[in-house]
Amino acid sequence: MVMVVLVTGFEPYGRENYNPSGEIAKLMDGSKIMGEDVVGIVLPVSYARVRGLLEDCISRFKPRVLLSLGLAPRSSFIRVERVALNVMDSGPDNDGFSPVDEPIIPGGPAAYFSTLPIKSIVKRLLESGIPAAVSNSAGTYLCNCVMYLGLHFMGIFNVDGKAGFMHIPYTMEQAAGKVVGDVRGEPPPSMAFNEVLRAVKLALEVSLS
Ligand code: PCA
Repeated sequence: MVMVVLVTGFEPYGRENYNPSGEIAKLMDGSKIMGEDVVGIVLPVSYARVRGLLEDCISRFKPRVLLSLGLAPRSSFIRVERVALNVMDSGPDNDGFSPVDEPIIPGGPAAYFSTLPIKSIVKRLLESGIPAAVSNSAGTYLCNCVMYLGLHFMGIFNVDGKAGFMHIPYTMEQAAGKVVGDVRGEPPPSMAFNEVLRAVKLALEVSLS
């Protein structure tokens, strides 16, 4: 039986008018990885709206692997997240909401650990020439929230699959665009889009095998 691999990314937010995580989700939608169907969806950067969307997707597809992606603006490498905390403490989101110290799920566990093979993923990426590391904090914004909700709903719907999150750097074009016109400016760290795409595919392969 063909199972679904769910890849999520985000729309642009705040001062970022481009989000490579959403572009990767769009690009991978409808493709195949190790014989399984990939469904790619772009999530809103909205605490309120992301909840129902994720809940629907997870209950409908019961994914064998759920890999969520988000942009980490100051990172020079792929961050394979270890843990999601039950807190919302960053904003504003795209609806103008800025929560302070609020739980994602009132009464829910303080944290969920990724159920992806995070160390094996990092090892595979490094061996493939892609800078990567385990990260012990996904922040307190939408990325942490989506990772938490993903793991939460996988449990609620008894899905026999793995779920987790990876933060990705700016693309090279995006980093150059931050200082274009300022020849003395220093661009932020970046990674070529195709290398990030290769990293996502490798992470899915490791997770499926
Ligand atoms: N990065 C943000 C939210 C959306 C995204 O791509 C984050 O790290 O929380």
